[in-house]
Amino acid sequence: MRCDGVWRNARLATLAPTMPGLGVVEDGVVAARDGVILYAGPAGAAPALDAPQVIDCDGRWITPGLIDPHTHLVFAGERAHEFELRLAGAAYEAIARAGGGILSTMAATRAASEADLVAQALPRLDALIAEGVTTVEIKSGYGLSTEHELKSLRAARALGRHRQVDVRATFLGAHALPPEFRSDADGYVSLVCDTMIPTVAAEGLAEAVDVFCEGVGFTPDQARRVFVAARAHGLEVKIHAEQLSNQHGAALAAAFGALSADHLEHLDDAGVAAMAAAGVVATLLPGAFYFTRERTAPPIEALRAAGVAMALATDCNPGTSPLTSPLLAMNMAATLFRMTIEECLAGVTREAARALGLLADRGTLEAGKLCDLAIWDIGRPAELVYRMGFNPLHARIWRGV
Ligand code: DI6
Ligand code: FE
Repeated sequence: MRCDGVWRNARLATLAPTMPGLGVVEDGVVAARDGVILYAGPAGAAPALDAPQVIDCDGRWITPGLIDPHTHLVFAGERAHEFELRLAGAAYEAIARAGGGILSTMAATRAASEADLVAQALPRLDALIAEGVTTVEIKSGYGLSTEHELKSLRAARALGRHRQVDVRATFLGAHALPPEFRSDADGYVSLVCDTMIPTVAAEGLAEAVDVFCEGVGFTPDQARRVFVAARAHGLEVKIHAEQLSNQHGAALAAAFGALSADHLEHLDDAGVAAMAAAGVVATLLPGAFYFTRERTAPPIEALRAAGVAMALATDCNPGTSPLTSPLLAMNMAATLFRMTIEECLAGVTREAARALGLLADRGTLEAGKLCDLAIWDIGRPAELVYRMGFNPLHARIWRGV
């Protein structure tokens, strides 16, 4: 079989759903052509492989390239001062009233050019890539006007041209209420639905639409309006749901066939059942739980028992999760949420692909999938979840390169 590249003498964590656990292959081989996996499996069962480059992995582990399915990577400025104020005892509400919070990032993002946004996001993207990320979802949500939301999505698209990484863009205009609509939330939702979403869809600037459904965000009725508009324009839907309270947002998103419902600290049994029935992925965000010192963890046992797929993400954002490490996100998910090693590793590969609607072509080491690989200097996969602040990545392969 003619290939462009072969990686041999490796231990594979394939995450193949047809195999138990991590889908481990002890003496494994991966062969690829034109950026697509032709074979991933035991060396003893491999076809004859003819490749210009054959790489001896020297017994290292290979996982699918990591996928971060929930980030707010595009924004200007930072909120370290707010962090200082909070450490000094200031409450969120006081900070927000003083112009802090999302609206302070909105002001900086509106003042930034598209090029500025790209330049400020690149170091964050590089941190993800350094840990083996090959696909990343990037949301808008700090522009909060047509001009600046579109600018943010264009910056997200540009990031995918600056680095060897796949970017999936999500429109999150319904993230917060901008000052010009302070007393007219429904008027802003009309702008989101009647102007922003049609333009985003017409210009192909995003694959999905997201809503922050929360007491301090948008109501379920407003979220419903946004989902109707998203669906009318052929876009997928996602939701920030049950982060601070139970707004029954996950069940609402399930009714619209959402790809995922994210955060979920306050998800109830009805919400779990609705997600299970609709095949909605639960994307868990332990960085935000940790950084905001939340006390109520998502109902992992109930999600597990109901067979709801669980993905993991950094939720990289300047206010509640300034985190650019999927490895640390896995450690937090295990340590704080008691997810298993297998759930954590599946959460940043196979289930993260599922949360982006991309499981057909990535997220596992199987023939026909993109040859996106992460090669690790570890003795066992559990080390990727166990260690804090250590990056054992040996090499990252994106589309076979
Ligand atoms: N939930 C969050 O935790 C972030 N957005 C959201 O919908 C907060 C974003 C920020 O504080 O900048
Ligand atoms: Fe988020």
